[in-house]
Amino acid sequence: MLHGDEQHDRRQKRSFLRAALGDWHGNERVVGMKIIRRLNMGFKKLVGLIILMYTVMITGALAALPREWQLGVPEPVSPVAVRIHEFHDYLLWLIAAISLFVLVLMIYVCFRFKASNNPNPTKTTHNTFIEILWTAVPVLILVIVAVPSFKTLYYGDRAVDPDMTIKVTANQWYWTYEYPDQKVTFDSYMIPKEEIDPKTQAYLFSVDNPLVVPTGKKIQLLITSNDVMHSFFLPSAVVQIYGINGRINEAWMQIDKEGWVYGQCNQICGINHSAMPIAVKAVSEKEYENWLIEAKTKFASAPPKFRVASTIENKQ
Ligand SMILES: [Cu+2]
Repeated sequence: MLHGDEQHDRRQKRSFLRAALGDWHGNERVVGMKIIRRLNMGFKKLVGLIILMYTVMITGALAALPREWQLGVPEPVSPVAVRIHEFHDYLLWLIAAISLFVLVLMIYVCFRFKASNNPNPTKTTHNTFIEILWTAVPVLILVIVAVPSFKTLYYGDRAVDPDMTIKVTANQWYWTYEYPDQKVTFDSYMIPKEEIDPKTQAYLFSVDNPLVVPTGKKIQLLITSNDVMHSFFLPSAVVQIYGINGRINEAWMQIDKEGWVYGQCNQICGINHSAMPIAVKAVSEKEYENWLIEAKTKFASAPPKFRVASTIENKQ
């Protein structure tokens, strides 16, 4: 036996279905709107479910990776990146204002001076005031772009009073990370496709030995190469600097939040150029200290995977 409310519900559903299937009694538009509303609600639930599944899926190491349909630039993780993003937004407003001004001006000119509105055009060829204006204003605009641009450039160029130094050496095709103050050196290789654990790792991003750094510390990065030119590129920290044999380049980063930061070599450096990702793991200071103790024993006994030119030389 059905209760009154349930009976009422079922009757409503039946009448809705009848209406939807073509038994159009009453106002067709209202029924149509109802169908759209129902479909809309279903769609919203579906989108909600997908977002929920996605959030659960991309937790942990995979959260820092680029996503399908991602909009905008990667979230900044370092003070230099924050400044660059601010500068980017500032420029965006500036160019939007300039574009809008030019557009309005063009539309105005098109209508105000078209043949029917302006049958006797003026023969004026020079106007000193306007000529000074259209020279001075762009110069002024360039100055207000250049000043914050140089400030940002110099801010990211060199670490002032860094807390620690990491030397990054690029090799065909892996990275060598060295913590000179701690006497820790190790190689970082990409994990091959067949060994990837899809739950926690991503092919072309995950490595066997990530670059572990403490959060909140200003890290000076010294970048060089053992062979051809490479580039140490961490988009979300806005670090992009060449590794050149016989030369040391400098950059810095300070990652304030625990988590992963991914990057890759972005200077074409040979057949396995795509197989030298950079994985940075930012951890708390305590965790970093523990990792250091572990790393000192782990990498002291690990034999080098490759005999590079410098190793051979040292042995002679
Ligand atoms: Cu490379």
